[in-house]
Amino acid sequence: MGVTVEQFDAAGATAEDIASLKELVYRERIVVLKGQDISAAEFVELGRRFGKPEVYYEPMYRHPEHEEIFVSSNVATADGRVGVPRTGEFWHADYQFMPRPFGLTMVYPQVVPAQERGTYYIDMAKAYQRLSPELREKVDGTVARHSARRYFKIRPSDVYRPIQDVLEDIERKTPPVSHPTVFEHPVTGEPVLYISAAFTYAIEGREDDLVTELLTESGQLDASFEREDIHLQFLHKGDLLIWDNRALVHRARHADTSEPAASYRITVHDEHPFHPALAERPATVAP
Ligand code: 7UC
Ligand code: FE
Repeated sequence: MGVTVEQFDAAGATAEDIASLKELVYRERIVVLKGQDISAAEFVELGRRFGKPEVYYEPMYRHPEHEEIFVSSNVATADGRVGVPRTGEFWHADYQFMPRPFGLTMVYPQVVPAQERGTYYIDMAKAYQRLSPELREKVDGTVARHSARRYFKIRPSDVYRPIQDVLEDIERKTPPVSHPTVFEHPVTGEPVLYISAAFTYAIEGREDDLVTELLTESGQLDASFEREDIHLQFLHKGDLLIWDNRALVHRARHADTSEPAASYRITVHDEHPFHPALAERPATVAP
């Protein structure tokens, strides 16, 4: 899965270059731009060329100077912590628990540990194709429920707060959302099985174990990560990844050591509705 692009020049890229890169992301799911050396501000500029950046709803993740950048980092700086350590270490699609998720995720690692850091991916359009006809029939036309509640990170400001108050915050800020369990990818036309182990908790009107059955079939409950349909993308200094947040679920693979690691992420709404049923739902960019 995925393709590598050499010698991409972010500053000199034409509109046609960006359009063809996007096409490549939709067809190949992951594009790795090699040898990139750009600043945080330039990364934001590049993100804007791909679409409308979404600012992460929880402020503790935001880059202090560029709110569009989500920082994953275990590196403490002189003026305290920047970002959140060990993000995304569970199968998920970004913003699946929100009313209007975004189509593209861009990740630009800043500090890459020697013990190789990477991300696992599963193509959920392919996962749908692998389902038995019986299972497909069971899920087609259904609606799935998603919530951030099981993977919400306790914030520094939550220390000493009653857990019930924190849980109520989560339900208020990110109430459960519904999305079609299977939707047609707006660019490729493929049906995508849009569920994840982290965020999907039910399929409306179906018995509870249907979610588990679908997650098992897709490979998201496999603990070995050795299935053929699980792709491991290693991250190297200078890599800038762009992936299709509709078709893929992903899971960060953090080093077990306390070696420094830091990564920037920008997420953007492209020009297509996230899924066809959202063609009318308005954008909720920047809280
Ligand atoms: O800290 C994290 O792992 C963030 C995660 C709960 N959300 C990523 C997203 O965009 O959905
Ligand atoms: Fe993620």
